[in-house]
Amino acid sequence: MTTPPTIPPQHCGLVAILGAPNAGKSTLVNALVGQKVAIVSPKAQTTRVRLMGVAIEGETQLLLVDTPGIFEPKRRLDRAMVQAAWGGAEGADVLALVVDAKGGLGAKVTDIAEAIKDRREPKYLILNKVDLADKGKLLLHAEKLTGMVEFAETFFVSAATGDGLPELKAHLAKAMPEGPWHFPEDQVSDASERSLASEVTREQLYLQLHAELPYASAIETEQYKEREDGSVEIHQQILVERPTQRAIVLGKGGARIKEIGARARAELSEIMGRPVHLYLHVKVRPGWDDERDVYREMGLDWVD
Ligand SMILES: Nc1nc2c(ncn2[C@@H]2O[C@H](COP(=O)(O)OP(=O)(O)O)[C@@H](O)[C@H]2O)c(=O)[nH]1
Ligand SMILES: [Mg+2]
Repeated sequence: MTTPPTIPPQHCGLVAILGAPNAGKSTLVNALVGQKVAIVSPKAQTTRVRLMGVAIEGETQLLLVDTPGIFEPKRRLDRAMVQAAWGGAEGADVLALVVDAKGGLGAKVTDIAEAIKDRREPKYLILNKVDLADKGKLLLHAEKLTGMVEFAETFFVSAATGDGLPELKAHLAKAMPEGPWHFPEDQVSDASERSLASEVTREQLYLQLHAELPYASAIETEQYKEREDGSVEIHQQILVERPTQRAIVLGKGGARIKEIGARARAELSEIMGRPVHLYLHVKVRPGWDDERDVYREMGLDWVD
């Protein structure tokens, strides 16, 4: 009698990616997944909802929960974002604190460290942006934070260059419990293409517009349909609060919105692997950030 070949057991677990805004959490999730699932911008508070990126390492599926940054919330939208961030840490097998090693260790970072220090989950410290940070500062940050929290592991990485990521990924995989994979092997995130499409447009708002405008805007999908030829037709509304903001989004003779649409469309076609027809409209809706429907569309819970 021959023994059947042994199939190594699958592992699967949840990693909560926490940190201050702009630490590089979304960049890190994209890099570990190996493709873009979360939008990224140099501006703080780009990520509004929690999103799960799916990475694979050998027999292990890593569910990486990218969270909005944790910060002192002021507006209702801020509160909903911070709540979503902490919600992302629920049920995690590892809590990963991502820190921008180039910046200072402000209250933003130490407050989060304080908040996780008594939690029972294993905690990893990830000092990111080593490509920019000087060595002395890196070590000081590491020393200070490991003095505050009992981290199981500390990593020095660059989510942008990939430095240190294979090691981090291997360690995360080892920490995941045995269990069947949660998603099919080719699935890279838990977001629908429809919401990815809104995110990609929102990313262009952040990248192309200055000042506070991106924070004052949201995307609503009016129509999303697959055409018979295999392409996708998407109609989105960009909500802003004031007529002056609408004028900024439109630009001279509509040049700005055209550029936003063109870049978002090109990026989406590439991610989705098929032609995309994207139609954008700008709508003034004062107080959209106090409307329940807009929160639902964004995937955020309403907070009172
Ligand atoms: N040089 C460098 N820039 C990075 C690195 N990781 C992220 N960034 C940049 O930092 C900014 C914020 O990144 P993002 O992932 O949106 O941060 P998040 O708010 O924590 O999700 C973006 O401009 C990124 O391109 C890194 O390792 N090195
Ligand atoms: Mg982010």
